[in-house]
Amino acid sequence: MKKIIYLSVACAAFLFASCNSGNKQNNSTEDTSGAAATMPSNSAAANIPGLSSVALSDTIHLTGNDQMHYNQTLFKVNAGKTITLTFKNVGTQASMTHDVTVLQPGTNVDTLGIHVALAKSIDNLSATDKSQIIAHTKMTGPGQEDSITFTLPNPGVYEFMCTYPGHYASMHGNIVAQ
Ligand SMILES: [Cu+2]
Repeated sequence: MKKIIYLSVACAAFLFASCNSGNKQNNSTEDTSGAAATMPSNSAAANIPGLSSVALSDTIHLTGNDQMHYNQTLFKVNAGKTITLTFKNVGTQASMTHDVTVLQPGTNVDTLGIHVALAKSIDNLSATDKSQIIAHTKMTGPGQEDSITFTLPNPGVYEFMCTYPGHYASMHGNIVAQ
């Protein structure tokens, strides 16, 4: 009789232990994903190749061409300072218009690109999509240029893209504020 009691106690203890360890595993998994989701966006800058060789400047000069490319795709600026961005469309094809749209950190460029293609223009985007846009130049035709000023309040990686429908796939880059 005693043996049976010992066995059932041992069994209960085993069940409790295995159940407990199961909970611990679940908790640690949640902790890891939570930490990844709340990772500060400025740590993303560490993963950008070539950043150390980019000069720090609060003045950005960009051009875009008929091949749907920007001349430069990585810039380094001071967080909290006024940034001046000048963009020139150096193409010659009348149908090839471009802009530069600067986005909040963490914006999904693919999603916004698709929404812009459907909406035809950033003016027609939803309020949610518009809230992801910090600043943008006007849509420029061949030979035209536009200049804008804006501030990137916090250190982090701010993506920029051309919002002409379909262009974002080859026309996007990063502004790293530090
Ligand atoms: Cu474009």
